[in-house]
Amino acid sequence: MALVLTEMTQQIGTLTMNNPQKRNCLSHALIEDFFAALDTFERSKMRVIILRASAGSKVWSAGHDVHELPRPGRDPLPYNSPFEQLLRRVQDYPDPVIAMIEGGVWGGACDLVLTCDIVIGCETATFAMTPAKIGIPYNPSGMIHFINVLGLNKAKEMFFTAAPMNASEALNLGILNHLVESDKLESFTRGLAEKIVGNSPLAIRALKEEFRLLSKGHPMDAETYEKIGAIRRCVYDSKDYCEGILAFHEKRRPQFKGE
Ligand code: YXS
Repeated sequence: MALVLTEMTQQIGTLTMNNPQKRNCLSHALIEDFFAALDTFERSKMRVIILRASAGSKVWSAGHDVHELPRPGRDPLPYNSPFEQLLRRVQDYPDPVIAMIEGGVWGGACDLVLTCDIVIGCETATFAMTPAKIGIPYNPSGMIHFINVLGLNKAKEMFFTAAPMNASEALNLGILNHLVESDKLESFTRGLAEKIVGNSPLAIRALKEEFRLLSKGHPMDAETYEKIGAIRRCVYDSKDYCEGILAFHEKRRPQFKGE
């Protein structure tokens, strides 16, 4: 079964995540299909991409596949992991990528949404950033995505509480560009995509790359980089990291001890 469905009409490529049984979690297999779809869109000169789940989904994506998180003592979000490669592929994709959201967006899927260029959601859209719930030291490039969009205080609250944020909060905080009624979500998103298709592709590609380079965050000295590495290692070497993943497998709340 294809874990991703694709459609190409009027220079707009639509990618639909299609693994509802596993709540569209970003497994290596789904990411592989994701890459293939983006490659097809690029070869076919699609000018705008829409990322979505199937109509009526209660969960847009449950985030990183927890079963594929590495064992303790390994960085859970290494630079070359399929998940991190997916985020960079979307953020570096030459043309605009629109995330069309209905249902819950969890963990790393929130980061995927923030690497898109425009986010349009309906009233069922929620966003929960879950590293603290599972015991994961999120990575710096991912955290910059949240700081850039939400600002420091709201990004901290989203990470510290791991609580789902509703669609109107997401609109107020700038995660959503637009909040529309669910029965208008597809037509509104398509209409916005068509507006972009009507503009200069070269100018838009240059603008997208300029925005990406300007928003990459502040240069970091070597010592700061090393200090962040040490801080993160203390977490993914911890017993709490094991407990967080075990609790997920056992479908229970984790009992963190701070060890
Ligand atoms: O038990 P079966 O085999 O039917 O599978 C179940 C779940 O195990 C599976 N599933 C997942 N498998 C791997 N990774 C996931 N993230 C994941 N989420 C779900 O899908 C099947 C149906 O799940 P179920 O019964 O819980 O569905 P539900 O409709 O009752 O609840 C939907 C959710 C999304 C509320 C619930 O599945 C859930 O809370 N999922 C975990 C969401 C989450 O914490 N994601 C963060 C993953 S870690 C991550 O993204 C980053 C590393 S971080 O944490 O740093 O941001």
